[in-house]
Amino acid sequence: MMIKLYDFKSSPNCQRVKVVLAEKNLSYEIVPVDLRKQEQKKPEYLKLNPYGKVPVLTDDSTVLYESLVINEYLDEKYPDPPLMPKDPAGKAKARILIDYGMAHFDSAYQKLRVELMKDPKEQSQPVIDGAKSDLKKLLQRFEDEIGDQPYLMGEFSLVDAAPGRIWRPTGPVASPPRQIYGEDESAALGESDSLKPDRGEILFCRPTENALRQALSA
Ligand SMILES: N[C@@H](CCC(=O)N[C@@H](CS)C(=O)NCC(=O)O)C(=O)O
Repeated sequence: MMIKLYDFKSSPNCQRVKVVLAEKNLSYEIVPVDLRKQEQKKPEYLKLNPYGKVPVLTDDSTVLYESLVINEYLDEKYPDPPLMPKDPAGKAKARILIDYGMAHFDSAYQKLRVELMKDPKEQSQPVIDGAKSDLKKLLQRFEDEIGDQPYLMGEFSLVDAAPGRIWRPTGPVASPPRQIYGEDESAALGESDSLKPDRGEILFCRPTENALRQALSA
C-alpha cells in the first residue's frame, strides 16, 4: 500500500490533506508539483487531475483530487482515529461548517494573504485593514460555534483540518509552521522559531479569543 500526494508546499489545499494524513499517522510519499513552472498543466498530470490543480492523492490504483473529497476518502478508508461524527446530523453539521469556511471565510482570508505576500512597499493598508475586519466578523461565527469546546465538533475533526492556517491560533499574521506551510510563505507571514512540527502546533485548531487577538489585532 502506498499513498502519494502530489503537492505544492505552500498550497493550502494540499496542507489540509497533509493535516489529515498526519492526524491518521499515515505514511506517504510527496510528489512535488511546481506550480510556478506550470507542472500541473502538463498532459501527464492532467490525466490524474483534469482540473490541473494540486493536490492529487493516489492510494494504490485509486486516483483522487479535490482536497475536501480526499479528506473524506481518507477518513472512511483509514478510520483510526475517526475525524467525522458518526451520526448523519453531526456529519451534516460538520459539512456546514466546512462549507462556511470554504465559501465565506476563504475569500476574505485570500485577500489578506495575497496582500501580505506582496512586497511591503506595494501592500495596501486599506485592503489589509478591510480584510482583517471582514475576517474578524467571520471568525465570530466560529467563536460562537466552538464555545468552551477545544474543537469545533468537540473532538478534532475534518472541520479543523479543512481551513489550513487561518482558523488556528497560529493564524496568518501570527505563526504558520514552516514544516507544513513552506519556507517562503512562513517567512512572508512571519514565523515563530519556537514552533515545532508536532501535533500541538500543526494540527490544533482553536479559533479562540486568543486566536482572534493574535491573528487580527496586529
Ligand atoms: N478545489 C480544489 C482547489 C485546488 C487548487 O485551487 N489548487 C491550487 C493550489 S492551492 C492550484 O493547484 N493552483 C494552480 C492552478 O490553478 O493552476 C481543492 O480543494 O483541491
